[in-house]
Amino acid sequence: MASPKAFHINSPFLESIDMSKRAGINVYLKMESSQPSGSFKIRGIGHLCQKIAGPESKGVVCSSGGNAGMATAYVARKLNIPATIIVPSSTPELIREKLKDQGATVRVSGKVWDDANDEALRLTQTDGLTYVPPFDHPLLWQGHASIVREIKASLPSKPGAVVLSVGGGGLLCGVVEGMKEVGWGSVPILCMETEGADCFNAAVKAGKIVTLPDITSEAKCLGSKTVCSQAIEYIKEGNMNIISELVTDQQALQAVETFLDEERVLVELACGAALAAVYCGVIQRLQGEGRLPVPLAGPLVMIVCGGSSINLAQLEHLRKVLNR
Ligand code: PLV
Repeated sequence: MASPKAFHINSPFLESIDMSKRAGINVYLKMESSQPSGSFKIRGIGHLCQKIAGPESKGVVCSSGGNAGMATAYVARKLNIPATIIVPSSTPELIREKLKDQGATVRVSGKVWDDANDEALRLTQTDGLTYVPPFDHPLLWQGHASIVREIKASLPSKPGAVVLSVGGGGLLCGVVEGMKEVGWGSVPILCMETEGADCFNAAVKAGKIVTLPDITSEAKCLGSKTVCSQAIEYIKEGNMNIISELVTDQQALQAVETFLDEERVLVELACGAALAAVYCGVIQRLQGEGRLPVPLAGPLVMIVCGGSSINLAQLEHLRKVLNR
């Protein structure tokens, strides 16, 4: 049987002259901000829902900082099944409205994503809803791996490094799978988080899963208190060159603003964390420390993960909260 049509698009892959000038090497942008749901999440969630949420499903329930919910609501609408999205109170009103516009039922539970997830799991028991996890499931990673296949089809040579943001680690696991599949196992992956939403960095430092006491970063879509265990397994296996780095919320915000100014695209703080790797000189610093080769063996690929929790008013709000 032919596989069902995917929900995601083959996203634009653009060379950035401005970023290349800054990084001193060719930089390419994989524009996941162009996906129908506003972020890469639709790749994995589309794939997962096609596999586990058939027409007989009573509906899907997803716990989300926002973007996994957007992907779930979009896919459920296309599959003609009801979607319930549980968000924490830290998820901005802006995205709650967008979720409703996608036809989803939105409920607020707890302060951070982990609280919302407890409620989503409860609803699978009480209401028989199909659980859609935002980052911790092999089917999600399989779906996200399509990003790497698309990049491979567009790039003449191996990248020198791939940069991405880490929340719960689903994007990272998908990119690792994809890179193994296309023979890019030796290409370094630079994982970016913000201080205060740094569950992966904390786990890498500790050599084991760590649960953060709280999420203090404004990058709420990176705000899982615990990273998925597979992400740490890749570190323990030691076969891939995975580097974990942090930036401040202020640096992520500055990256969002510079990206808007230079590339004319508005993304979330969660995505700004990855962009800050170039704008705040993290790449050069790592090269100086001998942790990335000089020069890189190929172009730098930035996964512009996107995000729908942003507009000009939200940008203004973040500027105020972060004193910029
Ligand atoms: N956001 C998840 C988890 O939130 C969500 O529910 O939407 N960039 C953007 C724009 C994101 O929305 C996310 C995840 C990430 C990056 C990180 O992806 P992950 O979780 O697969 O590492 C709490």
